[in-house]
Amino acid sequence: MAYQECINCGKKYEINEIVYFCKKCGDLLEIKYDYNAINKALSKSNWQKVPLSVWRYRDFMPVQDFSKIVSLNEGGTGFHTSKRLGKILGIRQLYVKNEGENPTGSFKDRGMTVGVTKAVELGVKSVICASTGNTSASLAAYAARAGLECAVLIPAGKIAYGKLSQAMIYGAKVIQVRGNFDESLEIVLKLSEKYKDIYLLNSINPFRIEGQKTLGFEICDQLNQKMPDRIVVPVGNAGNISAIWKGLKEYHRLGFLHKLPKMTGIQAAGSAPIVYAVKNGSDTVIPVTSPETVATAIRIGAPVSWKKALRAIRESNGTAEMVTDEEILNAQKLLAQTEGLFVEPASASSIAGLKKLIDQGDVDRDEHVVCVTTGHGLKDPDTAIKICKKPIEVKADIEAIEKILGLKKRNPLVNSEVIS
Ligand code: AN7
Repeated sequence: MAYQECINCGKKYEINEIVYFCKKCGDLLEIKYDYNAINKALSKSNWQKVPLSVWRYRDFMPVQDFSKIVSLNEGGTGFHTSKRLGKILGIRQLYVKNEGENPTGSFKDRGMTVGVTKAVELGVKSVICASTGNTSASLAAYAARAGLECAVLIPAGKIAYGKLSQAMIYGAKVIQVRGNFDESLEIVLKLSEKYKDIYLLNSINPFRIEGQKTLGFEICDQLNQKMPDRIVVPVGNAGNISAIWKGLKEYHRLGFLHKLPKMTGIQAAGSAPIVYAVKNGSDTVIPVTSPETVATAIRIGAPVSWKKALRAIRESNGTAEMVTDEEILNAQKLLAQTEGLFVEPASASSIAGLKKLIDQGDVDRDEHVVCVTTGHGLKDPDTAIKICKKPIEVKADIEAIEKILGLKKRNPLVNSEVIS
């Protein structure tokens, strides 16, 4: 049987108790299992024949009633061998795990399918979150699917338009708060403490983390259990890097994985409290009071899962690095133009971070590396358009277009001569 446990003092809570922070010491909770029971369940099921998806791993989940699952077919995202990009960055083996291929276009869907399923199991009436954008888009979709009321708090004017449009069209009550993400999170924490039937689905909710840990399982399975040396992840509120590490440790413990990778977190230079803590060898994280970055998804100054993230990075012998907005946008363009993968700026921070770590000599050129890209590029078309050359506008005239394409100098018969 699964239960909840405080990561600091070890106090246990029953699996169906709605509790977000330890009542004894105030720290975060995580879901724990009887691993023998998981082993037993796995041996009786044909889970490895189920196509890659979050619910292929249902036996690793704290869900009691599978008939209540709220799903839009999340997970099973592309795992792209990236030879052209790898060559430019100067690394031997690079893969991109592209989470933008999820139903609402970000990795958040992995957590929301489990979190909203739990909300349905618990019988709550409404769900709420604070968000820099993707969490709100994802929660709004899953709430609609489950028929739950949904409210999302987002920073006014600082969220990419694609995400805003998603939250609105899925029918959530969208509240634009004049303030940053951290302030909104404080408010939803208080609301969910005060009103017990408003269920909080930010990543302090340990059930979200259980869904997101499947990202680690999938990377492992897509590499046929041959773990890479390193997984590079964009970090904002720090739930995802913690979740991937939890999944990998469980997979390792259950014998599906023999070597653990170095977890490497990347933050934007204007909001990098975890990077400072890692670099200073500090056991606490000092919040950044006015976080700023073009990568609005990770514009977070006080990451709630900082303790889990520091543990993931240190236990795995990984590292953390920060990248400037310019480095992020260059990486976004480079990934799109070498591999055909259009990701949003926050996602490109993993590529920018890897480039920096290779250039600094912190990552060996012989390493096998997986970069996680967390959200789809169409979430934020405005930024993409700003950083690209403007399209050329001409009249509808073939000669004008031949001129632009430089075809005037080309011999139109060359190809047909070769063919005949
Ligand atoms: C594309 O939507 O926090 O470190 O409220 O959208 O687990 O927080 C988004 C985070 C990385 C950081 N990449 O993940 C939100 C929100 C993208 C994101 C992150 C986010 P965490």
